[in-house]
Amino acid sequence: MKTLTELSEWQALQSHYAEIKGEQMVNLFADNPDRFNEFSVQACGILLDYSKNRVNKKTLQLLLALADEVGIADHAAAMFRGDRINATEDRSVLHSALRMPADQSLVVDGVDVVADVHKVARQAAEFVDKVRSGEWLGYTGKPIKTVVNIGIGGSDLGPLMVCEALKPWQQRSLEFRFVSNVDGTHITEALSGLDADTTLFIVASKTFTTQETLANAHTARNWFLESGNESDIAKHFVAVSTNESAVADFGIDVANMFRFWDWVGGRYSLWSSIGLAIRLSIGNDNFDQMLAGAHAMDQHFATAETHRNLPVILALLGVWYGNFFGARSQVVAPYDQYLHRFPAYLQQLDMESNGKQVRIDGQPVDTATGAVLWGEPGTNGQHAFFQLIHQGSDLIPVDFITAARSCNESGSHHSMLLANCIAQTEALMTGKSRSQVEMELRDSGMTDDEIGKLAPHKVFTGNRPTNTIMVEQLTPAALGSLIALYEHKVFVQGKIWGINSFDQWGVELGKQLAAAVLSELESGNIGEHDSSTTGLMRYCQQYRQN
Ligand code: G6Q
Repeated sequence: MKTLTELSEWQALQSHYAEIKGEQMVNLFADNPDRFNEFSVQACGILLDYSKNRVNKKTLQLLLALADEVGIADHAAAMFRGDRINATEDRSVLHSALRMPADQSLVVDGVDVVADVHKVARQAAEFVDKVRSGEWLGYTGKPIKTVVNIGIGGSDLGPLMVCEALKPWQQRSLEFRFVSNVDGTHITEALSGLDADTTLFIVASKTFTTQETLANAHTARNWFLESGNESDIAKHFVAVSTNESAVADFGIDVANMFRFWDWVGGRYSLWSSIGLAIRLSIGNDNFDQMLAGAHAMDQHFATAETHRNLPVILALLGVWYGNFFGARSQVVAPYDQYLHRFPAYLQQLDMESNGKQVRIDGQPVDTATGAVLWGEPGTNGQHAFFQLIHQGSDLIPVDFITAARSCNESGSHHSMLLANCIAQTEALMTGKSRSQVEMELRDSGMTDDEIGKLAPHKVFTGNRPTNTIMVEQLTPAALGSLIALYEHKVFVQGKIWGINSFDQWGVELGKQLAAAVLSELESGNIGEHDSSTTGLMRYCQQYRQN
């Protein structure tokens, strides 16, 4: 089997890169007045404008040929039908089944997974209706006021991001708090000011063995028992897990446990019972709208021709910059305050999935794989790190994400937000030439000497690539489509690089390592380590004993 760099499609891209790397986007626009139409796609309520990229028609043809050669369509079909494409864990990858409508079916290993998904969804929906309507009562007979989600990683980032993103749809009589960090500060602050008799804890853990989550859950339980009794726990603690016996051992009534399946990866799980906090926040109908938006994107990804396929295009552009231009990082800038946790969520989705250096066949990769993903909401980022994107020495592609209409239209705020977003993409593309800078400085009255000193610093090389992803409004359906777009983008890139995007051995390692250090820290018997590890433990010991 040929490696990626041995493929003729890859080599054709390398030769093409040599031809196009000096090409200026401003010239591509000048030469083709129809460039926006030719290099933008709309599907599932999302506009992807990728015209401000260092690509021409040939680039796209070559990238699409690569996607064909590595078999993206076949691999996607295998995922959607439940083949065990997560080979290192011998699991199917079926988050798409979580958003399939109830009238469809998908039989995997003799089980109709869609029927099972909807069975659990109905259980969750009934519970959610009871809590939201005030029918579900705490141990003193009062309705729930605060929901505390205890989980980490995939059992935290997705639900938290969506609850924030869909705040306009939140039932405001309920307050939501999220605890993830094992740092006791997190749970202490989260519990601060709460009344046990109106608080509901969701212990969200696929395995129900994660140290951080169990520590926080035990602390929450102890805090609760300062007010309530053991027999009241069932009214205030529910669990989301695949591990029924561990849930029972913790003391949560398994009648209050919402199942899911090993074929749902943590970072792909917000659509499952792990999204219970989301359901409680926005209600079942809105949750269903979010699922419908994601399902529409699944359909689009599975059926649209590659040249009009949003996840495929987004993924190929990432490969183009990461592997040919040597861009090792990628910024995501949501120009929507409700999406302020979206970059953090995407960091896990992208970097945990594609941060791999071994191919699925066990051989080392022969190209770079997942880039560093980072970002902050606009316009805040402009007043911070955008300097590096405009004038830094690295090429950093940016995804700008925004909505044409705000959920909070007030005065000119949204026009200003959109103007900043669009102007950034324009400025990154066009830059500012030395002659332009000199003219401006001359007009401001500077001498030639002053201009000579300042001008180099005010030059912007431009030609910095961006995608702009716009929706009409950030509704539950639009968000569902947007998240699924990025999920499938990650999938396509993983397939191109030949890696398994669905395992996370690096995360598992972290889970094991802390256990050994913890027992030594707690017992005071520090074992054999390198001098740094021992020195750090001794330092902690010194101050913890005093
Ligand atoms: C996600 C990862 C990881 C996981 C957490 C929490 O894809 O596997 O982030 O979600 O480690 O695991 P539990 O849900 O099992 O507690």
